[in-house]
Amino acid sequence: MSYSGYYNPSPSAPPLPEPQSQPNHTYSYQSMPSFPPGTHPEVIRSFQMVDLDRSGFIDAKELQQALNTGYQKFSLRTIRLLMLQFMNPNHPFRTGPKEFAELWSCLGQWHAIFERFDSDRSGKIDATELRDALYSLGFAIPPSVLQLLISKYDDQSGRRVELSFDSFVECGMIVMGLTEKFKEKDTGYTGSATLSYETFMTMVIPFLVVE
Ligand SMILES: [Ca+2]
Repeated sequence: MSYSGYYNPSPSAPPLPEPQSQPNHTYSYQSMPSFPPGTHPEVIRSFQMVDLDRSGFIDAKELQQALNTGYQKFSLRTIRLLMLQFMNPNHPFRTGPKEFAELWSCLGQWHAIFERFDSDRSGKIDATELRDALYSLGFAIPPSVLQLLISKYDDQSGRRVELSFDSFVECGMIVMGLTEKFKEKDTGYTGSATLSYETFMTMVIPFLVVE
């Protein structure tokens, strides 16, 4: 295993959805945004249950409510990081059906990864398990970065730091989101890029300010 590159595409890595690159379907015959064809009824039901005003969009709190029924509890910070990753360019602070369906399927994949890499079956992910999980997704993060990431969840009790699924998704969104931002500036995947101060700040601050 090499940490020389920050991004190390692995042939065994399961495909992750790339929301930015997917065509933005618009159904001109309908005034309301709709779900992509073939969306599981449970996904549609979960969305409609919280979209009480039937606007076709939900905010962070409603998204939290919708996902807490399908998965376990998510913090509002993780919800906002997910919204950042699956952003509708026209409605940055609200989630429509298309983004919701993508987000739901992404969470399903993250959950499968969480279970697969929980090697000691503790129901949580420790630093080594997190490193291996991220590596399988093509993110070869340096040990210093892994340490920094996991230190956020250290309760100073001296016990080994372990992440719940909520925290695991939070870490995943940070690593995936920031790596994608960096890759935009490092198109040759060299592990280095030259950034202006403004570009750097614009990249990083959205991940810090969401809560
Ligand atoms: Ca574990």
